[in-house]
Parts: sequence; C-alpha cells; structure tokens
Amino acid sequence: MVYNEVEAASRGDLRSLQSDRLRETVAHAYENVPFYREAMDELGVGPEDVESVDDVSKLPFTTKEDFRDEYPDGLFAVDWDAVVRIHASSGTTGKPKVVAYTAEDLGVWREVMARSLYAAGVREDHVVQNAYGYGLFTGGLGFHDGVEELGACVVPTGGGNTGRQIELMRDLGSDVLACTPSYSLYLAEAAAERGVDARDLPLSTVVIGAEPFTDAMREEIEAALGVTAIDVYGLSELIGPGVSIECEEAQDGLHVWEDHFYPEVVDPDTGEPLPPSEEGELVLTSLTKRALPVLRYRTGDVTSLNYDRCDCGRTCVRMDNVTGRADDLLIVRGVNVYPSQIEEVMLDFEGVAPHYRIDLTREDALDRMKITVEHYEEFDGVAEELRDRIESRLREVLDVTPDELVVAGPGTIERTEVGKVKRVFDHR
Ligand code: DLL
Repeated sequence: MVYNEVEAASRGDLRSLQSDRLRETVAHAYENVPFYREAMDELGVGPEDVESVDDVSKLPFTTKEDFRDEYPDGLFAVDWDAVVRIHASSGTTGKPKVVAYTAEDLGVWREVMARSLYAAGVREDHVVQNAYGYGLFTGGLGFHDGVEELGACVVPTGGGNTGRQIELMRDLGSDVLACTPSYSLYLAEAAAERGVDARDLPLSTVVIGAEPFTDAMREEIEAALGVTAIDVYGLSELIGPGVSIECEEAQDGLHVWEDHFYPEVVDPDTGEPLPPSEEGELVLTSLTKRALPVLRYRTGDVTSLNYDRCDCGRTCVRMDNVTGRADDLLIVRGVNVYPSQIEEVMLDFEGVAPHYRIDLTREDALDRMKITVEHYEEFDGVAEELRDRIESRLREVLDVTPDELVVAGPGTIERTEVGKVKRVFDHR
C-alpha cells in the first residue's frame, strides 16, 4: 500500500518523469540563478545539452561552501515576493545555509513528508508527538506539516522539556514519536528516572533521523522503547526531512522519493559517478523545487543505492542507512578511523550503554585518542576487565589503538536534549 501511486510507478515511467523535470529544473536554474549560469557556462554546458537523466553528470556540482558564499539569497531562483518560508541550517563555523520555499515548494514538502510517514506505518488515526526542534531547523515544521497533510494528529512538543513529553505521551496516547536517535534514548532514560518504564508508553513507532546511527544503536533504541525505529533522511539544502525513508514492511534501506530528488553516488575524491551498490558520497539534484533549485548537491553523506525491487512494492531506489559522512573521517596518527566503527564495537558489549565520546588531542606532535564509554549500571571490579575486552576488540577493528579508554559510570557523558548530538571532540 502506498500513499501516492508514483511510489510504485514503473522504472520507465519514473525515468521519463525525472527527465522532464530535470530539463525544467536546469532551465529554471540557468535562467534565474547567476551562480548556475556561470558554473554551466564554464563547463560549456547549456540547458539544451540536458535531455534526460543520463545527462545529469554533465552538470556542475553544488557544495555547502557555495551556499555559504552565496549567503543569504544568491542561490534563490525566484523573487522574494514568491518566497513564503525560510529555514536555515547552521554549521559549526561561518554563515548558516539559508534555504527558501515558494508556496508550491511547501506543497511538495508536505506531500513527501506525508508519504514518508505513511511508509513508516503512520495512519490517520495515529497521534504523532513531534519532538524535532521547531524554528529554523527543518525537522519540526517539516514533520508538523507532513502529519497534518496525512490527516493524523500532531502534538507539537518540539525538542526538550522531557518530563512534559513523557507525561503528554501517556495522557494523549501518542503512538508515534518523531525525534533524533540520541533524543529517543535520552527520553527512555528520563522516563526510568521518573519511575516509568519507557516500554510501557503507548508508542509503537519512532521515526528517527537528522543524525547518523548504526544498526547496533537502532537495536538499543528499539529495545529501550519497545518500538519499531524507522530511519528518515533529509537535508535542508534539498528540502528538509522527507528525501527518503525506510518502509515499515522491509525496514531495509531508505526509499528515495525519486520523482522529486534525483540521487547519484560518486567517488568522494574524484567526483566520478559510481555503479549501483557501490558505496560513496550521495549527490542529490532537486527535480521540482522552485525557490531553490539545487543541481548535484554534494551531501557529504556516505551511502550506496540499491535498485532491487523491495517487498513493499515501491519501485523507488533504496539508499543504505547513512552511518557517517565523508568528512567524519578522523585521521589519528595517519590512520583512518570512522566514529561509526567505534560505535559498532562498543555496542556489541553487554552492559555498555549507547553513549560515548571521542576526544582527540595532540601532545608533542603526536595524536592522542581518548574514548569514553558508559556502563549501564554502577559496578565495581568488572570495569577493568571490560575495558581490556573492548580495547582488544577495538584493536582488531581499527588500525590504531586508543591511548585511553575510560569505562565511566551511568549518566557520566553529557546528554543532548535539544538539537543534534556531538560525539567527537577534536581539540587538535
Ligand atoms: O537534519 C533534516 C532532518 C530532520 C532529517 C529531521 C531527518 C529528520 P540538516 O540539519 O540540514 O537537515 O542536516 C542534514 O543531517 O546531510 C546528514 O548528514 C544528517 N542526516 C539527516 N538525516 C539522517 C539520517 C536535517 N537518517 C544532515 N541518518 C545530512 C544519518 C542523517 N544522517
């Protein structure tokens, strides 16, 4: 069962729709955004050179630096009169990336979010508690509009205020919680502190996204809350949440709404397109956006594309769960380490809680890596033995041994109640 028939269209029909929309998008960007006109002229490509999606690789890439350089409205393709909403995503440095929507764009967003929620199993009679932050962040309003479009009931709690969240969840009988993976775990802990077992809450589904997480982390979430955890992906530059989502039937890869977003996977170093199923950097082109058309956006997110038919009947391609970004890569004493590798190892140990931090420092020109993990319960004696076991496992998986591994007591690592969790602290 699908929300919109296009989700199960034949690949041929979908391709021809994508090609029509790509041509329109390229013409719109070329005519109305000097940045794209210059970038295409430089490559010697005009709108007439793009006939179908096969020609997408002729187009220039767009990067997050381009958003910053063109701050605030250099990438807009319509006059301010036609813009009805702004969102922004802030990085750790520099100007935020400002994104704009026409009324038509908001309609598309509402529809792809309604579709996403439907794929996650949400129906009209459900109560969805939306704990994504409201404001410039796209999570809050993106989910809000999508739940209303679907005709379910939204409880707009936003992030934080966890005690009240739990109370409302119980009193209103919320079936679905929408929040970041880290917040869902925090909520389970906060419930326990109040004497409530999170598994007794009325929730059946949690729609988690906005942060990378491993399968091991998802299992922790499902166990802690007694729910099905559905992965939802998106980014402000393309629209916000609702670019892709897992279906509840298969929970095996995220269906990309290909009639609105054209996905490619490229080699992050060379930018060369990679064959299906090979892992690389996700590149997305918007196919229907008016206020802010985006050509070949380098998301920085690492994934692969799977064109096999899904059990749920949807034909749109599935992207693999994003467990990290190309720029998450930590180079420690010359060796490559991804935080997701560490996450996977530590969550394999019974008693280790899904909270950790990685601190990198430099002493006498040498990199030092300190990993702090948390134990579920207070303990004495076992810490050292557990630490040794984690350390030897890390040594097998990583090519570099942490200089310090701390197994800390419960609650030691700071929790994130609002916004995205930060686990890596590079002090170098
Ligand atoms: O995080 C939009 C969103 C809101 C998605 C709510 C899902 C739920 P930005 O703040 O612009 O937008 O951040 C986008 O977050 O490029 C990824 O690196 C990361 N990200 C988003 N969803 C996932 C996910 C929103 N499901 C950036 N898994 C993206 C892993 C994700 N990373």
